[in-house]
Amino acid sequence: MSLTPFSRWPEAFTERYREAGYWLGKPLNHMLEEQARSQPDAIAVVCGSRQLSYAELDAASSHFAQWLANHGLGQGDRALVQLGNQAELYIVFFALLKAGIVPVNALFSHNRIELRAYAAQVRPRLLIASRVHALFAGDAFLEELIELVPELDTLLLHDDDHPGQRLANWFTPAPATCAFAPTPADEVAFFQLSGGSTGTPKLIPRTHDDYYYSVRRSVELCGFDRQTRYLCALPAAHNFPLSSPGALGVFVAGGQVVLAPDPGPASCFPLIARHRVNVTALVPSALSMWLQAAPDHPDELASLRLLQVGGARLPEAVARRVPQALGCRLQQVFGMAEGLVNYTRLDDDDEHTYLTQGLPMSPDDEVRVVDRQGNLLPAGQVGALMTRGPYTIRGYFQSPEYNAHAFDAEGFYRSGDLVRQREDGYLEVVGRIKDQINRGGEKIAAEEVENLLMAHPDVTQAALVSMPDAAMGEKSCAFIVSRDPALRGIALRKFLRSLGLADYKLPDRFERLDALPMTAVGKVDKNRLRHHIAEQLTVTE
Ligand code: J2J
Repeated sequence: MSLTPFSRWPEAFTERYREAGYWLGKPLNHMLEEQARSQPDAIAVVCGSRQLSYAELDAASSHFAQWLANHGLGQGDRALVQLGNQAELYIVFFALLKAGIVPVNALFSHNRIELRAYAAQVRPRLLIASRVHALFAGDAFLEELIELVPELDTLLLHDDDHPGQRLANWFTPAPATCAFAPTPADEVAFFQLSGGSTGTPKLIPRTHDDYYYSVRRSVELCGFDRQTRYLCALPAAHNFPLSSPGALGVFVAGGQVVLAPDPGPASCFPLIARHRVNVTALVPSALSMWLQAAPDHPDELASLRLLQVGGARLPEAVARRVPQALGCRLQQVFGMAEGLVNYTRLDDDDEHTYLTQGLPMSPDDEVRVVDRQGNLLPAGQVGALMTRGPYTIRGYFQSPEYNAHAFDAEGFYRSGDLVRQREDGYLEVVGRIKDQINRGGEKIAAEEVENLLMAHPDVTQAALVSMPDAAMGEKSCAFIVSRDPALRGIALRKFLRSLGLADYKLPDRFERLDALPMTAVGKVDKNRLRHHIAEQLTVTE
């Protein structure tokens, strides 16, 4: 048995983070066990008409961990999990943590390409997915995965018509045949997903110690407690609704998570009213929909106290409308699955709340803003964000070459964001240097889509850039050079779909050019392409 390898923090940092009380040496499932002990009957999760108490969540995950252990799975093994916003996602997550199995939780919107990429990297022995997902409606993709990862020997399909295969079957008591235990707290607990900017999506190894700290500190800053009723409206496996403070923050505080199927007002408003939800987290594009719908639903949001918004740029004018329109306080959150999370504080003045993306949450978050040459810039100047700290990774999983430029020699992570840091430490996100499109909070790595487009027999060159969009903030536009002048966007979308690319990564628009513009150093001039499409959009509007 060998545990999942990862880039460790140097000894001096490890010691400091332990001494400061950030790293407790406890596994993430400790939070659940604490609540199951101190308030077993309190409701932890509401999912449709089902409710799970802390005792039930704890027991179901322990039973499943026992079942997995009895089937020979445990420390050293990894799992590929894809579940939607349903209670099973948390039961499975805690079960895997308890059994020492390291999961990667794919988003429900992920498709064949993404799941294959994750499977190829983590080489899971266990797959947990849902028959409701088109990819798992039949068995073809299961066979494909087994071919890709021959060690994959346990396949559990949720929502299966076949009663013998229902995930819930494994949540009932199993004989204590084999022992199980979580991985040590300073080892990898699970993988987070990177938005990325490269051809293959990168995986982020998070340890119990670092993640638990980020959640506890978030809870402190966001004032979560036993009265917290949190609506999980964003995809539950994403870092924001999982840990900032997210569902895990609710579990640390002993509150209640109410699951929504999607962040739209039609799904969320009735849930807020019914369960007296007092806090939730949204991306800016969802917030815009809420602002539009709110006047028609004057009473439904009455219980809401705090609205967290993050994941993408929030225009000041939209931010300022929150208290009046939704009757609650706004908190801006600028975070990343790699680590660093910034929050505006609950007692900040309007200036900070509406114009900044917050202050790093830990006193030991180190932030540097640098110019193109890597020189430190003084406060107030715009530059690239670099960071390291007690919950920011020191390297992506099995990516030595990429890590060599994503991290500097001192272990600082280059987030690819352009920021300004004020004298008082607050950050403003002003742009980005990474080759990524942020489509309403969903991140698209340009290179990944470009490579797939280039796989089309008629495409000779492809470049994916962002274009402004009123609803989403940004959408994607693919510039194509093709052999066949009649090649249409429709055919290319169909082609990408047939490869199994997640829908949100499909280009929103295609433009055909005779040649792509190049910079002096021979790279595709994406700035010109962005200008080109932005201008065209203003002309047609
Ligand atoms: C502008 N850009 C932002 C913001 C993230 C909490 C909140 C969000 C994420 C997240 C997260 C932004 N304004 N307020 O993990 O725990 C962009 C930046 C950043 C990238 C990270 C969390 N908040 N962004 O969005 O890993 O470009 O995490 O580097 O998905 O989103 O994306 P992701």
